[in-house]
Amino acid sequence: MRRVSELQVREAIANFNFTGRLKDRRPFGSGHINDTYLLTFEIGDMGDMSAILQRMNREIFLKPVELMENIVGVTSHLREKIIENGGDPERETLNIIPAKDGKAYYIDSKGEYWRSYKFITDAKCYDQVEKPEDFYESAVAFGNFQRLLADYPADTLHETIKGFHDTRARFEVFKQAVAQDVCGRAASVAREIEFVLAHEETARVFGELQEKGQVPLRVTHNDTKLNNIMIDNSTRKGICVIDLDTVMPGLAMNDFGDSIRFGASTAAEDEKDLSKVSCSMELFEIYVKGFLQGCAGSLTPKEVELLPMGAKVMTYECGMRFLTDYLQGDHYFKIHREDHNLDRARTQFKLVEDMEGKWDIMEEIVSRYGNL
Ligand code: ADP
Ligand code: GN1
Ligand code: MG
Repeated sequence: MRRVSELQVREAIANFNFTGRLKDRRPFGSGHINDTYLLTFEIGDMGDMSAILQRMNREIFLKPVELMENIVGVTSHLREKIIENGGDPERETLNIIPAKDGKAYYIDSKGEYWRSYKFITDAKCYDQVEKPEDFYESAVAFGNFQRLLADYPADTLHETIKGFHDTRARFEVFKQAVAQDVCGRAASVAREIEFVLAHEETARVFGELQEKGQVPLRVTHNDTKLNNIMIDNSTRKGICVIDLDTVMPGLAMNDFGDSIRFGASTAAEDEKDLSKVSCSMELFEIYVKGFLQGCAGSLTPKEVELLPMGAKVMTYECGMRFLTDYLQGDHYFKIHREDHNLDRARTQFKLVEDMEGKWDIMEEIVSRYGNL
């Protein structure tokens, strides 16, 4: 991904409907995909106000206009529901700050797409669970999110990344990456490659269930990691679900599973010391409880039963994606050190193994809360 130049970011700032004097500008957050900045403006006697500015990753999001159409649609829908429920739409969903021409995005002179959101104050995103209660609240919020979008017209949503959670298709791409081995890295990661290949069954399971009509497509978030939710600093509630780039028809189990692979891990996603990496059953249980509560009965018994599988499939798929990117030369996920994607892949495979060893416990927990 091309670096953002100073001129480019200045051009973007000049073309949004911001007011006040720009006081500070800094890179923000730890997302792997977009380039995010926090802007702080001084507005006369009213004090400071912040905004988020993002350059959207154009190598990944090939149809940015359609993507922003999705976000406008989804956030407008959420806004109405939040108001109906007596909530605060300024804090509980993303609010787009339009460009000067009124559009939801700005195209700079290099053809790159930018967007801006109101900054959600007094709330934080976490890269790892600090308090189990926060993880519970994030689960309620992600479950809620899915429920609030249950009546969203799914056929109006554009597919922002084709086959995003089509694990079978990703398995094929992985095999190609191994065969092509463009960076000559395959030999050094033979064990990890073997792990992926030996788990082909995990890549197939959801595609097959969908084909048999046993699991429904819903409007889902598809990227439910803990740092895509803002936790309110004072109430500690999961106040706002962010990073709506991948809201598309998908599977409830995948939204559940992606949260588990990231948030229920006892270590960071890129931890080098694998002895620190395991799937905490305490956090798994907390998340099951919160997610089912947030979904409020909207999941079918089959979907509930498949929640442990969601955790395993998402963790496996994510590891496979990291390893694919490593083999292809690190073009997709941002890396901050050598072998970063390999380290990330290894933690995911360690988690898959750990989940396999704890399968009975995971099923028992789900059956306990699923019967509530
Ligand atoms: P990426 O796709 O790169 O993960 P995100 O949309 O998740 O991009 O944004 C990256 C980070 O920026 C988030 O994890 C969060 O910390 C912060 N962020 C994004 N939007 C907002 C917002 N409206 N208010 C406050 N922080 C935000
Ligand atoms: C990316 O954008 P971010 O950092 O929230 C990725 C997810 C992966 C995740 C792994 C659009 O999420 O699918 O699960 O990294 N997002 C996209 O941490 O590919
Ligand atoms: Mg993100």
